[in-house]
Amino acid sequence: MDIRKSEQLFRKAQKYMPGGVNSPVRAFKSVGLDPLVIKKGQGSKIYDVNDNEFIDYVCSWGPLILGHCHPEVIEAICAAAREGTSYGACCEKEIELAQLICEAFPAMDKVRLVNSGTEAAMSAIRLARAYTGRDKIVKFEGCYHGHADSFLIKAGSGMLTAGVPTSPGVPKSLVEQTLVCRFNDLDSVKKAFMQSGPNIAAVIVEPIAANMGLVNPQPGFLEGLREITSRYGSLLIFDEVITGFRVCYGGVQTLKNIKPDLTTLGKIIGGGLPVGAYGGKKEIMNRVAPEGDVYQAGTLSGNPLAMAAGIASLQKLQANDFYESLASKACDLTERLQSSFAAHDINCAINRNSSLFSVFFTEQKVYDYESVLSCDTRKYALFYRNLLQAGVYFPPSQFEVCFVSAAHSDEDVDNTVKAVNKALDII
Ligand code: HOZ
Repeated sequence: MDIRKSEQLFRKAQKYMPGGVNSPVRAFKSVGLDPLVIKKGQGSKIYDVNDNEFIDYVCSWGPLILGHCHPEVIEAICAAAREGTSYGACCEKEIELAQLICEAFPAMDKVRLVNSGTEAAMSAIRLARAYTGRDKIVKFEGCYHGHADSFLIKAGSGMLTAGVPTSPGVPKSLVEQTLVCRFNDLDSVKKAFMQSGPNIAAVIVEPIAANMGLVNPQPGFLEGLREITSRYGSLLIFDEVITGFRVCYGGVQTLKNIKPDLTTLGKIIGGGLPVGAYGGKKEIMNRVAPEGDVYQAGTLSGNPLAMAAGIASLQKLQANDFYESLASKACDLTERLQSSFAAHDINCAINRNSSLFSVFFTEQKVYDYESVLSCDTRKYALFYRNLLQAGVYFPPSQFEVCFVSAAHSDEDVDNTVKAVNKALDII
């Protein structure tokens, strides 16, 4: 595989951008390569600047559930662009997207559109703090809610001791306000509430964890969170930035019939353009300015281009059997990958939920952050490099998830299985 042009461009990128990238995982550091520089995407494929073709399972980290350059999404963006890219004023399309979202999520009476998942999560906890008059939040080890200060915190030496920031620059006073519990461990949540219940504004959780690889919630975990938060008068926030409109039209909360107080969204609702959203019960959302006193604003929020891409995408997702057929494709793929690993006598745990999956290089079952950490990341890196050579683009980190899109064909699945076999042959 010729990657000379990518290498040249990456050298130039490093001169002008920290690490040569605009988001760290793209630097390919954990798989020991320099990043590919991508020239275009089409359907299920991406192409780098050297015209190498790859079957893409990153899909822009989730937004591209219809694949790259879906004709109706592109047409909607072009038509919107001809009318102006941003007005910094109300437009009809933002109302249309807000309506689609609220109709899809029974727990969302009202929604505020923003520009990224980070912005949505950051705004949601400000609102939760204002609404409850409390300062502390609970998050889970291995869950990711964007890069606002309050979320860049991991558990300290023992659960319920003070957390530790995962980045310099996070004020100590904020670290004290974030309690870190174990995903899929209700006891750790009960302990946090026994210790600090009356001060906890909200519990925020990815209802299917998709930022430590894919980790499914165990039966009763999400229901337990709903029960505990209600008992203590804290808010439950579902971060469905990845799962909303991914696992079904209406997110995990619809599948599980659980009503969180607030929900954050992003990715798919922007059809590949930058969008985020937070929403929930009327009485909480009415605290957001200008109706209420909780300030939050954005120049590009609700811009017509992103709205058009989001609306066009959501309309396609309403087709009969859309989610069933996507999930069955991903199921076929992961079952065949499981057989390939078994045939090569290589231990792995494959977690899947609808069209999301992860291949973990471990002999353990993966159900929380600790089991995620049992993975052999060096083996993943080797597998990754072999797979890339064989024409398949997986996430360049063991701790991210693979996304299957509607554009992936049966032939893509066959070719992926062949490529995986080839990659495993030389591990
Ligand atoms: N937040 C993404 C990983 N979960 C990475 C985004 C990107 O690099 O584009």
